[in-house]
Amino acid sequence: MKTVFVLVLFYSNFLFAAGPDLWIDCDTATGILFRDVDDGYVLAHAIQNFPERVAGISVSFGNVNNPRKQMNIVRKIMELSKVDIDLFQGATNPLDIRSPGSQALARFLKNAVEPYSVTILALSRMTTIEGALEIYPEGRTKIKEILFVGGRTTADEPRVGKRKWTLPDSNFWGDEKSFKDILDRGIKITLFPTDIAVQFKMTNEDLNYMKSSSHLGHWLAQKSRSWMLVWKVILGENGFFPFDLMASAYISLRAEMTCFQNIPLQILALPDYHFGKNGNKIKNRIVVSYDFEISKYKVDYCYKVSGTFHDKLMTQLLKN
Ligand SMILES: [Ca+2]
Repeated sequence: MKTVFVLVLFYSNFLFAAGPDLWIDCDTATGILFRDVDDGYVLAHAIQNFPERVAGISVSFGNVNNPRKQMNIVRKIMELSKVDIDLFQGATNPLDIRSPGSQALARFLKNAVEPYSVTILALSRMTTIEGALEIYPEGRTKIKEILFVGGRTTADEPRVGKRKWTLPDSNFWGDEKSFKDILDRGIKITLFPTDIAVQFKMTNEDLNYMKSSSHLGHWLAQKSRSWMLVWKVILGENGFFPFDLMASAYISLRAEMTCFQNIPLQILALPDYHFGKNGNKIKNRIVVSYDFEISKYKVDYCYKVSGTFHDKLMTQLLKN
């Protein structure tokens, strides 16, 4: 009994002493007409459910490359949630590896006391994160895992909308080198591919519900309308998948996700069919399979959510 008490005390002290243990690197474009809204959903979800865990946010190039606008979007979300988290400008291109965001993340890793305690939500190209590790390579031993939005298996990729198109692997294609450099550093990566993203759809009904939920919900719903239209007109889908939200949901709803653990990964050159392309061009892809016999790398790969996931995530998204 005494041992149990001491153990409980030890672990609660450990948890208390751990402090903020998350970093969010995003390419938020929420509110810019016809641009991807996903990262705004991640910020809203993280800020409402575990704000005390987020040490910092960096905004990097990706869905948009306008640091001033992007930082204003993050500030707006924080203002609506009455939360204040340190915010930095990350990389503006794949060669920008000394951005204020990379420097701030390097400092955070340096100050993290516990080894393998930091989780990074990588919602864009990995440039800002790799930049931090070039500044402070020992930071490798502070990182528990990087949650990266992208990847696929050897099976057919999920197809969306009436046109049955596959989706691009933009975060990888936007800076393949940084992704590979991080793999080579031996850091654990967990992937959130299209397989899992297509299992959480935001419909008009969801947006209407959000609109009446809170100031933040109202703002997010309003800013999502033009993105909803893009999905309808271009992809023929009634709704959109806020792809990146899966990385944030992993923090609070891990038990609702099924993931392959330690699955071998290879980077393969494959015919490109995204957005209805004919496969004549070849593009590198992050591919996982337990059948790969030769593979230097292993990752986790989350591919399925439970039947209660949608409702639980909506509740968390509209907490305030
Ligand atoms: Ca993103």
